[in-house]
Amino acid sequence: MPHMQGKLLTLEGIEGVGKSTNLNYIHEWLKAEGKQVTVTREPGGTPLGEEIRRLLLDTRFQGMDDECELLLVFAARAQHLSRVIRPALERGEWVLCDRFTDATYAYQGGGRGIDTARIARLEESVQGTFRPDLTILLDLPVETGLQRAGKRGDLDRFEREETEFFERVRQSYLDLSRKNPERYRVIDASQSLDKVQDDLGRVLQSLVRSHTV
Ligand code: Z5A
Repeated sequence: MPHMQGKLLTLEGIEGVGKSTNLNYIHEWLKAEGKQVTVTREPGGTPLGEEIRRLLLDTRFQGMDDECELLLVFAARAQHLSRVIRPALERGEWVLCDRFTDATYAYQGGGRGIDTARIARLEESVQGTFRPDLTILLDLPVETGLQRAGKRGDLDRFEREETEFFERVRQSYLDLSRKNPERYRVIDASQSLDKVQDDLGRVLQSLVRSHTV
């Protein structure tokens, strides 16, 4: 459902697609358009949510139960929605969020194999009909993403997963983009950074000009 005042823009993709790099680009682009922007992330975005994020990424909990992982993600999201996202939208700001519920479908659904109907019930319970206005999926082959991400050093609990896990995550994202074409824009993130940002600029241009998203 489109938000009455501000807009929620989410950025998604597998490991190494360049979300952090491009989040800054999108933020600068929107500011140059005169938008007030709240930049945030999931899991996290609030003091409590950042603590939950720490637990989720901690390699000491390598054997975390899938259900526990799912509920922690939604617990952080409930806090994030009520304390940060909804208030910012109500103030008329744009919210730029690094990952949101699509990541749950992709990682907990596709990656871990949790039934998507179960994820949908939790989504309904925590969010009602609340959805992003626009979701940008940065897509690239898993091998390329892992190579880019691998240059970063210490690996967190998700980053230690096998290639097949990320293949399932990528496929889930692509499935989501096909099922929600009105909300999704897919960008080929295997291109040079300049080309990726040209594409992002075009998507943002149509978003700010459009009255429907
Ligand atoms: N998670 C979940 O399971 N369920 C949920 O519901 C949610 C999340 C919300 C943390 O997320 C984990 O939470 C995530 C899923 C789980 N785990 N994983 N994987 P995160 O978003 O914080 O973690 P991340 O995927 O590691 O994101 P990141 O730090 O933003 O990384 P990135 O997308 O790879 O971005 P980057 O650092 O900008 O780019 C990586 C490198 O590539 C970097 O050196 C860049 O300079 C380079 N780069 C970027 N673009 C290019 C181009 N075009 N060409 C060449 N090189 C490039």
